[in-house]
Amino acid sequence: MGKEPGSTKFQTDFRRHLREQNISGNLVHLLCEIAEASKYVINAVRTGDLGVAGTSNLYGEEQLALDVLSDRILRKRLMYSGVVCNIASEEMDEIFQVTSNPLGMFSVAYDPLDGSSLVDVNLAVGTIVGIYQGDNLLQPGRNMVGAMYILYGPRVSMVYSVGKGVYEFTMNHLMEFTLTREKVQMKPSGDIYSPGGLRKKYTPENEAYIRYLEDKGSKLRYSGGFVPDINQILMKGKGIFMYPALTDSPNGKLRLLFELNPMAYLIEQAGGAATNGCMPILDMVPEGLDQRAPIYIGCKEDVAKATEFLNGVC
Ligand code: AFP
Repeated sequence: MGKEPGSTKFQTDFRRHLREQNISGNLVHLLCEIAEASKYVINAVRTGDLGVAGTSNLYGEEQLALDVLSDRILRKRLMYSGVVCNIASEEMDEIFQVTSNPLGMFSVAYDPLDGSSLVDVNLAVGTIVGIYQGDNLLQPGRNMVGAMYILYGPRVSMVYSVGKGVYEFTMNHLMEFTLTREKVQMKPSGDIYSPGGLRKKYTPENEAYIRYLEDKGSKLRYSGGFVPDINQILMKGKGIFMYPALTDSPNGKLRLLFELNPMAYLIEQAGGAATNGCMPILDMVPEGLDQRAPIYIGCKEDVAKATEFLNGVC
């Protein structure tokens, strides 16, 4: 588990920390640009208009003014970063091409403000980002070169990995990110469960798995925000989040590119697992930007148990 804040080690700032990771200068720059953008997103969340934007996204969902603003903040920052060739956002219908020359460049898939419908009741929300080398966004998540999320809660924290473990940074009073946890590791199993979707629409296999979790004494912890719910499981190092297939939506609700892949990457990096019930999330080949999938993500043994209950029905 990571060390507690307090020692001088934790005064390391994000850019300096990244430089020590032995990754390309372009990737350091990109991650720092996203961290910078998040400072404007949190400002929008704290003070922005809570109304609707009058538009809808690729999924036909009504966009909130905050969704549109957060998307614009991220997109602009990425466009002018000089290291991004393609951008896909949950709030845009198509891939946005910044340059046709992918040499030394990255493609970025992001959900600018996941859980935005929770802002009006003052619950936590977040930004989720997956980073790919080159111009192909429709490849298995396992090929990502980095993933991160920024959680806008009572504190703003940023959790990232570039394949060298999971690190958490927390925003201080000067709006700088300082290292607060390093090499985050999950336990083999845990006693928290976070189940999405209407239970009356669960299949018998999922219903049986939930009953198993309840019988073993797991605590229900579900906020309706993917970022805070995953953050709880990752930082406590225990438990499972699931958003299964439902009787009227066999692919569940959450999106592979924008939500599932980055979280699966981070959880695997911390020693956990993520599956759609039949295969690891990170091995799925996306067929389109809008692909959804069921997900079971968290401690390895809890995820394996879910797969056992599903018994190939997914
Ligand atoms: P919104 O962005 O529409 O609020 O959806 C949030 C979300 O995509 C994800 O953050 C949650 O885990 C999930 O949906 C919650 O879905 P339910 O409301 O069906 O539980």
